[in-house]
Amino acid sequence: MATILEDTSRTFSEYLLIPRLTRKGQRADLVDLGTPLGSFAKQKTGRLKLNIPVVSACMQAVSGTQLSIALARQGGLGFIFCSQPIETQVEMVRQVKSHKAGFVQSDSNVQMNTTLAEVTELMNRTGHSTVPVTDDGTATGKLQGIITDKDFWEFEDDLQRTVGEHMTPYSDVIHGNEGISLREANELLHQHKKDCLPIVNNKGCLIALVFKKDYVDHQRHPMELLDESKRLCVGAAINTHDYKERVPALLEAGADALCFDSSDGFTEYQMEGTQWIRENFGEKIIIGGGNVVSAEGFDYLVEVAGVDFIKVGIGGGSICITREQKGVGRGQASALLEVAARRDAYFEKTGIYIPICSDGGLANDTQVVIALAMGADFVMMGRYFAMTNESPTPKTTINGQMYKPYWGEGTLRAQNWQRYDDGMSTRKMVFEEGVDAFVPLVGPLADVLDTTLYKLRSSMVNIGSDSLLEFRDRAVLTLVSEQSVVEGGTSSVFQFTSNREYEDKNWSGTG
Ligand code: MZP
Repeated sequence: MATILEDTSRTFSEYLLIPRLTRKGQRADLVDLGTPLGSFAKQKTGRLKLNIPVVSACMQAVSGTQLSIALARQGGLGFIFCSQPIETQVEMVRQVKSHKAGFVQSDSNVQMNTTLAEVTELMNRTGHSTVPVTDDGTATGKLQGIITDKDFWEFEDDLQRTVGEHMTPYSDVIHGNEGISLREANELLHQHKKDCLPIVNNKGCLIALVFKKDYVDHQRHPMELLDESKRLCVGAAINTHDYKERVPALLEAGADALCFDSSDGFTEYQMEGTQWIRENFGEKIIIGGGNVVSAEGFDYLVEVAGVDFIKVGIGGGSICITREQKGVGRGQASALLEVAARRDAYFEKTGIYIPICSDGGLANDTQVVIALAMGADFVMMGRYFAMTNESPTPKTTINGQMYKPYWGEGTLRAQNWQRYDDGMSTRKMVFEEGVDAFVPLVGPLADVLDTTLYKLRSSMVNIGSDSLLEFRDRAVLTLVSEQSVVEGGTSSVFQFTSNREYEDKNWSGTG
């Protein structure tokens, strides 16, 4: 006979935090939002630590290049979706990695005999205004000079002339030598008032470029999530079907973490996939598993499969209809509480910490706060990011309001059949588990995230905590009745829908 769990499936909106003592000097801006992404052993720090506890969903309408760049610059991580050909996903990863910061490999290079017309076309296409000139036209060829858009006038000079006639020759190029630190490279840029510094090895071959704009940019984004080479970090989703081809290509492109994209990850497919990656690429690779909603699922993916972090959540996503379609899932709060308790017990037993991610169904900032208080190390969101300027979908006007399309990976539109593996591999979807919808446009990612994180910091101060770990250790939550939810809203006051309406009515507020 089936087992019936005694607890009811609970959701985040059914809980409230009880304030704890706030100590003098605790301030929202001093709170540390750093959190581990990969598993780690006691006494050792996480392999990759997020600067804020937020990652973006592995979805077509969410995690493209621009969004992943914008999120990494705020300290979080984008997981580029895998419901696309390997080549295009790899290209997206590459674009994030080469976006900026520190030593970057030059991806626009020419030779001395390249014409000005050709270099103009290259500059227009890539948006790069500084182009190295190498003997073989590659990023690692012998450096012969630098050509910038200031070295010739597109509408005045004869564009059939060659780069060699207009470039700054190598003898005059201010450059750094292999082994130079980023700080020293920036000092050279500063001292010589240059925008770009090529770095060469002892054979005179180009190895990297350092840009002034990256330095300036980093000062403006102190929380940026960067790898050891000061490149932005990016995650990549994978599936249990083509990982033998997809994973090597993604790692080669520089993906910092992988994550299985599956509605139900409690499967032998995920175990086999994880073990294959471990056998071929070792323990260093950060692999996320899931999704699961039970301690049993956690045990399997951690102990048998060997993943690094676990995504929790089935059926709670804003565009998800899995629970209605298949009767499978669990209230997100109940699932998270059970898995968090198992993570803590596992840490106690083995000394190995496995971060967990609350994935899907976070309908507002409060629920992000509650998820982290309940023990999530970080949250994954789709709808939240789909609403921002940086999501990969076009802005659309409906009845005078700006929207963006947002669809589930379980829709016919996404065609992500690999996510819903039922072992049949028929390569077609018999029914949908997601919907195709629109969400209101809310503006730049940095602005909305700033508000969300400020609320989180503020709640953490209410609980008297300086870090996320302390937050969940000190958190005391209470279940709320329907009536107390009503009580928590405004009551017995009349609100205008906008200031405009208020002014139009010419009520000064004093009468
Ligand atoms: P949300 O932040 O929009 O509420 O939920 C995003 C999450 O929903 C994703 O990270 C993923 O786990 C899940 N998802 C994506 N597509 C579907 C679907 O089509 C889905 N059913 O459930």
